Amino acid sequence: MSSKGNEAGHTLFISDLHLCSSRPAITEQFIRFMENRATRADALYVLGDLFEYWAGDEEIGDEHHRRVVLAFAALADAGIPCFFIHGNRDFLISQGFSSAARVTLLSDPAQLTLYGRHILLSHGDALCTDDRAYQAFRQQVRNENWQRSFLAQPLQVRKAQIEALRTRSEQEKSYKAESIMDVNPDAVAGLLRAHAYPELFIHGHTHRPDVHDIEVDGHRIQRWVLGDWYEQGSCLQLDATGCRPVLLD
Ligand code: LP5
Ligand code: MN
Repeated sequence: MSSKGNEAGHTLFISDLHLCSSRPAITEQFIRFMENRATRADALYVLGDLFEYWAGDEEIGDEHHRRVVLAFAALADAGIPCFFIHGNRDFLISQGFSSAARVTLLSDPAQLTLYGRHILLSHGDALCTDDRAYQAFRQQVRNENWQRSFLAQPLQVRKAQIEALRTRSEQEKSYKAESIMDVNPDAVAGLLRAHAYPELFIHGHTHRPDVHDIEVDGHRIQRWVLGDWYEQGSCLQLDATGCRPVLLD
């Protein structure tokens, strides 16, 4: 049992909310989630793409983003620890955000043990290895020097560049085969092997919510894929009995 009434202890996982001021209904759903369901959890893990994009921690000054930051800080005030793994949209989230929101930034992938289970968490984009154009782009923008010079530009310039990139990304995605925008099974197996075969692997990014029972070198592993929040908010709830996907009201 958790310390929160007689509800069994559980942990929540979310990803791919893509919060932005132009989709206010999703932000409202997120705020309700943070003020209600999340306050009854033992912890909350955000597995990337919380924001539509993040151009640098000065974004905290934006009215919409500030509400999101305050929702995290309020959850911390309520005693619920919150952890964050970067997505491909918000990998520029840094210490400015984490200290204001009082979330702990984790590396990707992140290993942990919850309710006696060995778990691996990731955003998931690094596993889409068949998407060569994306992986080349990813390698470039995850470089520390590249990020330093990008962040040295004024915020408005960065945002304009990201908008241009978004347009290009959407165009390219419309030509790419669906299969190359999913995780590559060998990349998944390699990751699980390198992390001593966790019982559960949870990730987002592909927007293909599902559970896959896989076997790697004789080890049975559940791969849980989180859903996005474009049409409907959702989360994954883990307790001592296992994982359960939850659609939000
Ligand atoms: O995000 P999603 O799921 O729609 O698509 C991703 C891949 N696209 C991206 C791009 C982001 O959506 C854009 C927002 C990122 C903000 C980051 C801020 C800092 C970077 C600023 C750089 C100016 O991640 C998409 C994948 C898809 O997932 C499925 O896995 O296919 O990848 C692409 O479409 C990328 C293209 O294939 C390659 C683009 C090359 C662009 C090169 C010019 C960039 C110039 C500046 C960078 C050096
Ligand atoms: Mn993503």
